Amino acid sequence: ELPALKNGIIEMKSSSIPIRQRFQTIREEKKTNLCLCADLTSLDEIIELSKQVGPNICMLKIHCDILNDFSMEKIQQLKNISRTFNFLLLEDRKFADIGNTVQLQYTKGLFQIATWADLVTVHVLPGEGIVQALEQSVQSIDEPRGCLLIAQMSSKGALTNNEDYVKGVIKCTEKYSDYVIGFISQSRLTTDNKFIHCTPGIHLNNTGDQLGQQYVTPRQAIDGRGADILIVGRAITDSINRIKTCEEYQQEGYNVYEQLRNI
Ligand code: 5BU
Repeated sequence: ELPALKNGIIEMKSSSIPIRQRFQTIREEKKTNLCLCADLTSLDEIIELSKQVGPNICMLKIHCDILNDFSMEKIQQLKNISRTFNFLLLEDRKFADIGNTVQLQYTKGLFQIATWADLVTVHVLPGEGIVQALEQSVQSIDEPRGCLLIAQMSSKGALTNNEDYVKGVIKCTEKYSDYVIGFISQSRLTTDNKFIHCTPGIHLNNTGDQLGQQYVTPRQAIDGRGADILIVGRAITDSINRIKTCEEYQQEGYNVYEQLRNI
């Protein structure tokens, strides 16, 4: 099938555009740097919510292993919605095993993550072989796939927040920069703007939860910590009006981004 022509320019199907480029286009076109983290246990509910907030988000992050009603049909439906509304789908799998095991976890089992997730999260704790293995297992998939390396965590006392560890993660990101599109981090780790920094632990009203989560505001995350993407979960999903709250985080996040860009 030939790509469609729009204003004389070849318009690639969103599924064939590299993920980095897709994020940048989405941010400018939809004016959003918000990733909704839908930690709900029903995929039906996530599907409904994603239709409502699709225009407001650049990415949807899920944990497929907390879903009570996972099926390949339903995840395909979610994927179609992500294409319709043009947002990226991130499975926060936090792979952390030897190469052979992560290949199986990525491509097999109930979830077959590699068939639907644009992006996955990865711990580099086992060494760079984990990234090699994951990248190798999506070579036959004819859509762009990428990952985010977990450099720093938002939780209290995280053992990742150690200079040598973070240095190792940055090195790995640079070495595998086709497949690794950026970081999950709590600060800006490189001056190379091609790497996307995604920051979880965001809340406008709370400073933490009862289980060690630590929050900063969208402004602190973007201005102070150099986040490109805000990962926001319960601040939105636990709010009385999820759609309105989602719009608030979208606006706040994009305003701060624009202010900084115009300095
Ligand atoms: P919250 O409801 O906004 O606290 O959810 C944050 C989400 O981000 C949740 O799904 C976590 O698994 C995820 N997360 C995080 O909070 N902190 C981290 O350092 C990483 C992931 Br990595």
